[in-house]
Amino acid sequence: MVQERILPVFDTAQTQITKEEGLLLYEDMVLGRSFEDKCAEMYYRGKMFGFVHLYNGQEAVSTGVIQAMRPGEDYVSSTYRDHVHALSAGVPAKEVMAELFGKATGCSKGRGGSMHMFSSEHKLLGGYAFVAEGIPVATGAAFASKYRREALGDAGSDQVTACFFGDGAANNGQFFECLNMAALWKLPILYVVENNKWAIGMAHERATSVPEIYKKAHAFGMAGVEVDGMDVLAVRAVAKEAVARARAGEGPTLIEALTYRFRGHSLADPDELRSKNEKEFWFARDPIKKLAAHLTEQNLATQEELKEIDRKIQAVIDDAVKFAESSPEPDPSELYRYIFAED
Ligand SMILES: Cc1ncc(C[n+]2csc(CCOP(=O)(O)OP(=O)(O)O)c2C)c(N)n1
Ligand SMILES: [Mg+2]
Repeated sequence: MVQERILPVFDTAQTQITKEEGLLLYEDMVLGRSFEDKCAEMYYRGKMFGFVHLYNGQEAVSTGVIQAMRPGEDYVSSTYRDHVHALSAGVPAKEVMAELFGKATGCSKGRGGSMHMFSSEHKLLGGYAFVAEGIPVATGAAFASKYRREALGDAGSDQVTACFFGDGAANNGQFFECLNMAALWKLPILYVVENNKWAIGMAHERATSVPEIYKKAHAFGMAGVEVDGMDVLAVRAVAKEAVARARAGEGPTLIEALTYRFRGHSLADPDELRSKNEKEFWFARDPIKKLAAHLTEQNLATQEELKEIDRKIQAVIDDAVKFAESSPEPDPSELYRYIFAED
């Protein structure tokens, strides 16, 4: 018998979504899932190199948080599991795929690869491969928004930052240092812990003294909430509250989303450590199927409309692969370009 942490119950009746909003959430999650299924295929066909970490299963967190923000205006920082955050933030699928292929048309000009998606245009502060490395960067971005508004008098500088990281990262010192500063200075930031129960092969309960990460917010006088990370409507509801708090100048929130990755740690991991029972418990909670069921039950969408979205996304992904395959490699003469800002 698996002992799973009891997931917080969210009553969908509490949230009102329009058909348009529901379909947007569905489309964003399907984009993330299908894009990464294609990544796995391309990786095993030798089209991409190095480590590739997929986000399958965790889509409700990226979609629920980023769609509750102003994508393209608000800041997002990620980890090495960054493809789906980039897509939710609005980076075109073809630029993410080209980056994975190491091509010059990729969002990081082919210099980053899987773990280093970046887009200044989409306010994506980057994927970071060192565990917890994005936390101080995101905290700095939140500080900069507040500083521009309050010290430099730029009233329009009301951006909020979402900082995504894992349960393993929440044991790192930077997490505590940054939470302290963010609470002290009331920074406009959401610290979003994606608690998928594992840090490579280390079970969360074996690595931390208080497994309920959201409770650590209270030590800093910060709002801390837990949420079912397999329910996009629940994630979106807590994210909306946190965004409103941040934008109103009332400070940060620590959101702990209970979630699960449907694949191994990376595509090089045979995934032999996690028990069959545990996997089955979580596979049965697929966030995409859950939202699809809600939309059809509430007569917000028909099966046919959802299938139409699936087909549309498949075409986007096929185009992304064609674009990546036909794009040029970075020119060796430009090896040293983009190391420093040019203008
Ligand atoms: C500073 C640092 N230490 C160790 C590693 C090796 N490492 C890579 S991923 C990982 C596990 C992180 O787990 P978690 O934060 O829960 O994220 P998840 O992979 O579950 O999304 C570790 C220890 C690293 N990349 N950086
Ligand atoms: Mg983890």
